[in-house]
Amino acid sequence: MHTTVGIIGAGPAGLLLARTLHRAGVDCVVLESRDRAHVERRQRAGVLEQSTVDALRAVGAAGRLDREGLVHDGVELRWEGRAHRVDFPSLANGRRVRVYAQTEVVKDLVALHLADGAALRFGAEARSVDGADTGRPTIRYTQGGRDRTLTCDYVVGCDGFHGVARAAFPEGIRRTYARAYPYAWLGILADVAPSCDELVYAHSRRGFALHSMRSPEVSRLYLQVPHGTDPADWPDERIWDELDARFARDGWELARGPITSRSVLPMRSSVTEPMRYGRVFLAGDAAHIVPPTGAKGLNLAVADVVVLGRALIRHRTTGASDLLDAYSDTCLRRVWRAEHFSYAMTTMLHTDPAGSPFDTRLQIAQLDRIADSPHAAAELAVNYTGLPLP
Ligand code: RFL
Ligand code: PHB
Repeated sequence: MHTTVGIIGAGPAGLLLARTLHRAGVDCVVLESRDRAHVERRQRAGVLEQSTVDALRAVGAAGRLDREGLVHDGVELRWEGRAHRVDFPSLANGRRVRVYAQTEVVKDLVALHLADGAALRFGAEARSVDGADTGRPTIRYTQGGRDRTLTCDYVVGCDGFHGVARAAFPEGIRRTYARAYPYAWLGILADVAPSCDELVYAHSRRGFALHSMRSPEVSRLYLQVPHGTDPADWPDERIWDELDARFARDGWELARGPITSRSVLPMRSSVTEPMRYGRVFLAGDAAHIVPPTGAKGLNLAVADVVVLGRALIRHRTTGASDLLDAYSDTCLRRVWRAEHFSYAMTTMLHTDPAGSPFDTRLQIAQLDRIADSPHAAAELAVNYTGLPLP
């Protein structure tokens, strides 16, 4: 089998790239190790930047998002009994965000792609990518218990943090910058109307908490927990009591409801450079991850494939390789901005178990600064709502 662009992974990055190429008449095949139900059910991101919404609209994948996505004009910060709302449109040039679950983005893209009869193979696990520096990179994969090969003009690794595409870059070429954080998140979904209209990010001496949502009927909440936390040690009542304590604010009450899912997620930052070697490209979590406090991961993945889709189509139609050659540098500039923002949000809001009272006072000084200075608040708003695409 041969294709022009072989894409590994049917997360948001792989699916959006495939959609973009397919619409432009560029032949591509997506290989996804998991089955469709698994990919569509994985609970993850919830906040879409304006440029992410625009990118989905551009490939005709925003019909349901435009009807059901919740438009958010700000977030609330809470600390030390104080609360401050950061207003996006007034601080970030009219920009706002959408709350629409990643599961729904993935469902919408899968449905469109399959309806077009485009090549999207579930249960196809890539084992390796060979020949990155030749004219014919090859993906070796297994499907239905059989070993198979897909030769390509280009390979794009959209296979997430644990993917195999990164290994196609020789050790001497690839450089990874990483940071682990000394805590994790316990995330829950609950069948209860959100207790707020906008997201609430709470700093507390007991640890960080975040109130997000999926719909007017479903709440999504997160608690900072120690590494190695077993979700089974957190029965419903313990979770709600802890959320109550961390969000505590006069006159505010957190509504409780049945918890339908709970899981623990690690907090990491990592960037692999460059994002291209020969004819193999990395996009999304395969190249970089951020701790979720800044809501940037999905948006970065989308930005990468917007840049890459444009470059591949230009190369295909005009023969020009300038955009492909610039891909890694173009993306990394945005990636490092988002890495810094995610790190800053994370360390401003979480309690470091090895931290000192001095560290806590610095966090409070920064939160006070955001409340007192429109310049500091604008810096948060501009980063949160996202930079325009290059
Ligand atoms: P994905 O979504 O991980 O998709 C990778 C796909 O590749 C498949 N795969 C393979 N397929 C074939 N062969 C192999 N060898 C393969 N190895 C892997 C996998 O099965 C999978 O289908 O990566 P992608 O497309 O780059 O998308 C990235 C986003 O998923 C991620 O950055 C976000 O979810 C991060 N994130 C958030 N981002 C935001 O922008 N806003 C948010 O509010 C937000 N909240 C979050 C988040 C991530 C979270 N978790 C679970 C880490 C909240 C959470 C809790
Ligand atoms: C979510 O809704 O899952 C969510 C929202 C904001 C974040 C992280 C996750 O910063």
